[in-house]
Amino acid sequence: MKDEPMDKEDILKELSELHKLDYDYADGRILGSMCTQAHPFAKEVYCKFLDSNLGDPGLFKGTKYLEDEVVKSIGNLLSLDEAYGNIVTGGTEANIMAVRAARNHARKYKGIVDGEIIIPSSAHFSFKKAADMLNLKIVEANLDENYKMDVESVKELISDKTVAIVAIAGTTELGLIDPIEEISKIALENNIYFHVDAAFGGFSIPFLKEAGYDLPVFDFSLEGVCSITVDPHKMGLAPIPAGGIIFRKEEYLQVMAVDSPYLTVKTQSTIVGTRLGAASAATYAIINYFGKKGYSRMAQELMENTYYLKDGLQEIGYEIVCEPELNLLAFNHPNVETHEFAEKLEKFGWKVSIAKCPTEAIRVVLMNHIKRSHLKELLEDLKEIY
Ligand code: 0PR
Repeated sequence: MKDEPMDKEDILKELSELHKLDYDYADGRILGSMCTQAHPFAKEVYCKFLDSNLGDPGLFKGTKYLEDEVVKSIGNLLSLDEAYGNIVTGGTEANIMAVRAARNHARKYKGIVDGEIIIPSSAHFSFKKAADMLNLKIVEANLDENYKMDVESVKELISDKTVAIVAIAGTTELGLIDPIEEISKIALENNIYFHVDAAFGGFSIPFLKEAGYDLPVFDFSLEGVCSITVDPHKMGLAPIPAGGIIFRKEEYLQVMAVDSPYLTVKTQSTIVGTRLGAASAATYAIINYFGKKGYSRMAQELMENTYYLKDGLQEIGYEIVCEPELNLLAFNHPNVETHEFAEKLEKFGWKVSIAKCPTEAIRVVLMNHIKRSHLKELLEDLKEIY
């Protein structure tokens, strides 16, 4: 900070120079991101609610209503009539809240002190943060031959210290959906909290299923599912940061509640105190603007782009790691090592991401900013590299 105030113009000039260093989604070159350009309408609404603080919801009753409505709508989408939860900063915070609820519940009702959580080896690294913060031990379940959480491995890992089982609906690296129905049964039989991380898949699986895609059940219609993470700032097209955590029962929020005596509400269950109302307002706006039909159209278009890229790659001779279930494709050059291959793509100006689990591969998340024209250019470059 300088001693003297600066001119707005000078500040803006400096900011715009720095902004130019950022990549722009609109270039269609960012291939590995699960975020994308937020919809302009959502951005407009977001700006109107910048001062709304859901940390003290009694002061912002309108915004609190919007958060509750968004939670209800997402809950409905996931087959839950009465949903509880919050709009938080993203999948990481949502997952931490779910694990915290599970830990506190197990501590209260089962007396478990040094708890363990069972996650698939394909789980997002946010669970490592959660375990670290909440003093839990991670127990990693194997993947089966289709790179999904191995059900037998889950059974073997259950112990009297297990506080939660986690499965993924749309894995970060391959976009696959774990066998959630079977794991839900196991969780129920063993009376263990079951969390589904649908941070990525939550805003597409329900719409694709509705459109006739043959995808497995992953939501609250399965009795064992206690909570689901769904991120509006991924396929929901809400501005970052907007994550969602939905609980089946209010008691999962209650076991996390701490007293907040001088606020307009007497307890708080979220991790963050002062927190964004803008994310809830923008998400409310965008989900109503799109409606189920809008999201369904978008989810199908993204799948069509995924198949287009898959076919194009295979025609040239590239190898697909697995059949895509969602709008994410991982592939390799048949002879060139993945990092070397990635470097070649970078030289053509593509911003690529390398998957590590289960094998190294270039991973493309077919988000909204990647248009058919970009895919054509990508395939041309890939032809040249091959
Ligand atoms: N759960 C799953 C299944 C995820 O894929 C992610 C994020 C999270 C939880 C955590 O969500 P937040 O990042 O919202 O806390 N997956 C990507 C990742 O971190 C997100 C991402 C976004 C990556 C943009 C790159 C990028 O440019 O790997």
